[in-house]
Amino acid sequence: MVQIVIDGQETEVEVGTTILEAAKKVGVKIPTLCHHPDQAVKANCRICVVEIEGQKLLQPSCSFPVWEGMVVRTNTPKVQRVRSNVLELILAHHAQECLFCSRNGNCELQEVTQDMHFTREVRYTNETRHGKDESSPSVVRDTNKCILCGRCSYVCDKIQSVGALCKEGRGFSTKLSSAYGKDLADSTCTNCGQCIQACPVGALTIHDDTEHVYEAMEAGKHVIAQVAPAVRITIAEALGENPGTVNKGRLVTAMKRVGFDKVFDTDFSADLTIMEEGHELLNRLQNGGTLPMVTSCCPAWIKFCETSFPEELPHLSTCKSPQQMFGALLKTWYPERSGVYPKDIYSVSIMPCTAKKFECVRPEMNSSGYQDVDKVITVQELANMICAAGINFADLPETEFDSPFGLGTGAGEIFGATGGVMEAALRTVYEVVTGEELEDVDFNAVRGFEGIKEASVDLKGIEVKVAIAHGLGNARKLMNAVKAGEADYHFIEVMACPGGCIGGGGNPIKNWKKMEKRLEGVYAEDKKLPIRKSHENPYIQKIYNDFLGEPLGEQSHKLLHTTYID
Ligand code: HC1
Ligand code: SF4
Ligand code: SF4
Repeated sequence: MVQIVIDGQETEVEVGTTILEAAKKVGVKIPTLCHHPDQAVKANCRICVVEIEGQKLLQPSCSFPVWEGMVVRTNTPKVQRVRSNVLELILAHHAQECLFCSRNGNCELQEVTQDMHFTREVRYTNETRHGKDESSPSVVRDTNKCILCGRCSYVCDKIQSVGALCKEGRGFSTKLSSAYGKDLADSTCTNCGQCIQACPVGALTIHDDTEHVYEAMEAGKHVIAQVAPAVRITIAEALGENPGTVNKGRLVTAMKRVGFDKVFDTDFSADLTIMEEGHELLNRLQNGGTLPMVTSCCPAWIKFCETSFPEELPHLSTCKSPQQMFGALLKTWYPERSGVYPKDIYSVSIMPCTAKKFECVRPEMNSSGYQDVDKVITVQELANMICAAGINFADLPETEFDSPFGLGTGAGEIFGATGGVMEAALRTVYEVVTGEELEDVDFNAVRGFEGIKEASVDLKGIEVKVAIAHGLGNARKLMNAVKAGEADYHFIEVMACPGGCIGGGGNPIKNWKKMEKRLEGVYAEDKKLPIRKSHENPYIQKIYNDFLGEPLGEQSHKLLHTTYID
């Protein structure tokens, strides 16, 4: 431990602590921009400089470790003058379109500018304007707003191990670019949206598709929505309530008032996915199929696998994601029952995920003869629609999801968390294999935020080894082991986003404290539901009886399974 003094306050901290961390401990807030709690120190922006007694030069507090007897001053006139000049240069470089920027009110540069009471005129101007990259269905890149903090390229490279973003050029002409200067859509970008979550300003944002939904409503289409498991966990947070606040009833009411004709629950098709995927796993176990089988519901993971591990594609389950299974049913089964022609249906998915926007336009996703899902709207876009409609979300009565796709189980509910798909599958596979009732449905070994989790499940004499990875960097580690023949798992779950879909790129900007609350929300919802196993969902049983036949049957193959591009 070392003794130090910060702004006159004596404190003791561990060796290796940075000045920034030590200051936080004594309640001193130092402005930061490139700093991010999940990332290594970059010291790119220099807004966090402080004065150290005995040193002539100011030092960035985010990267400077304390030493015994150090005396630090964080708010001298010199520090404030230098910070103010640094901020002025950043502002000169940054397109000042704050009033109509999607991060207005939720922008770290705005917050720092406000906290520092920077009210003087910016003396420099930047004439260089770059075109926006809107090629990706998921992420929009606006270089004019980039402050070169490096947070997006860090998450893409070091956490996701994708490396689709990098700095290009030197000095004043430095800019953030996608690798080899390609459009994002033509790069290895997986559409996960984690760079959007990391960006402190509006340089990386969600591709906004709300206009298309309003147009469909105005054109008198039958506009149906399906709502993903994670959406109920984060929508209230997006509208200003505490993280982890869950209220499905208010969500459905708000969506009806926004103008959706029907609001269905993706939990239903999550149950359907478990039926198909569970039987696929059993089939592979019993008939010598490719193992380990790996889940296929995360479209960012699918693109990553297609790009980085094309020779391992046979490991992927052939099941479509719940979003796309639902999409296929909404333009085949639903028209037969409702009397609405598929051509008149506009099918919208409400998702926590930017990659789902990419998934729905994949050419394979038209089993109904139409594009099965017309548009994907993220949680943030839905929150904007609710706000724009003048709806006070906190004060709404509750409405049930529409039938017949309104009933999901606890198994579908937990899909939104890392380990949830695995747990849901195990609840069903256990009972199908053993023929016995699973009394304790909580598989605690597959829960939580550890990067790679492993567990072994005894199915009455058959041992099934499973692993779960979240974050593509962890997925890469696991797949390298599979490729090298060093992994003897039977079943692997991969979700591209750290934490799973509750950490998806289309959610409100996250931190791990919020993520803990979201996770608690997920398991609390599961516990509340009377049915917690997918195969016990009576509507699932009915749709197999009336329409699909049996899991892995002909109709299921046509509508619920897919192929991959190597
Ligand atoms: Fe997900 Fe899934 S869990 S992928 O994150 O399998 O988006 O919530 O809807 O499709 O169910 C997302 C969430 C979601 C699918 C399900
Ligand atoms: Fe990288 Fe994901 Fe952003 Fe694409 S969306 S650039 S993969 S972090
Ligand atoms: Fe989308 Fe979920 Fe995959 Fe993230 S983990 S890319 S939110 S499906």
